[in-house]
Amino acid sequence: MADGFRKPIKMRVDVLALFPEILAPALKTGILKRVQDADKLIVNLHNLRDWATDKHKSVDDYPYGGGAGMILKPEPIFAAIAALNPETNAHVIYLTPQGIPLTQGVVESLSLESHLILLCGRYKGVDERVRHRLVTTEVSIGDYVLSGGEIAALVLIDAIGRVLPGALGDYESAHVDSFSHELLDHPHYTRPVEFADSGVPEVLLSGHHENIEKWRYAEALKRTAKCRPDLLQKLELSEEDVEILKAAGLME
Ligand code: 6GU
Repeated sequence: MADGFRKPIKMRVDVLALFPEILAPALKTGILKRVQDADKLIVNLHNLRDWATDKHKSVDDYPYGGGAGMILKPEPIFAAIAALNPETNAHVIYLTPQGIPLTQGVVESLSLESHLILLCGRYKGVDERVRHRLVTTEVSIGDYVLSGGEIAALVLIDAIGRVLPGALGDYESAHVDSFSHELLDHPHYTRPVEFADSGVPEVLLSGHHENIEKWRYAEALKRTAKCRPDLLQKLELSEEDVEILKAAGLME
């Protein structure tokens, strides 16, 4: 978790989905491409239909008890996971709105695994026996409903991929940025120094590194208080923190 300076190992991810092609373009781009080229991450996309057993290649069926919507049948999922995970030591993650909320802590903890299988639901989800017998962890990416788990799986792979060694210019920069330190990021400026009638804070031009770090910390703290007071409530504020927030009128 946030003790996360242990070096993550090379990771294999198998995605099991009805529409795995949704993930393909993003996996060929940017940091996700780089981390795969560096052989730190291997992502295999699999179509659940490849394990369908009947001649119509069906992967879903009607719910017992009636009602709207289809359920993903257990047999193809059991067969797929047996094939992808013969040693049964992979972490099987089912992407579903009922899962644990995805946070940076969950990402960093999962980034230490060597083999993840990401099972993406569609329709009304999977037969309950899949959850009971196969799934290790259920993960949700937020309180809204997606049409399927594929995009959620991509979100998870992206978040994990960027904290693997070889993903960013330097490994540590993944661990010092927004949320890893439990505060939102401070503001950033680049050239030009005057733009749209607005300048760059003087301290950033001063070359005084200690003052710059102090300013950045105070801005991150104030931004978190303004935008995400819920995050701030989980932290223990120092006396200095309280001073900063009071001076900004963000605390009584
Ligand atoms: Cl993981 N799946 C679906 N279908 N909807 C979601 C989700 C996952 N996380 C939030 N909404």
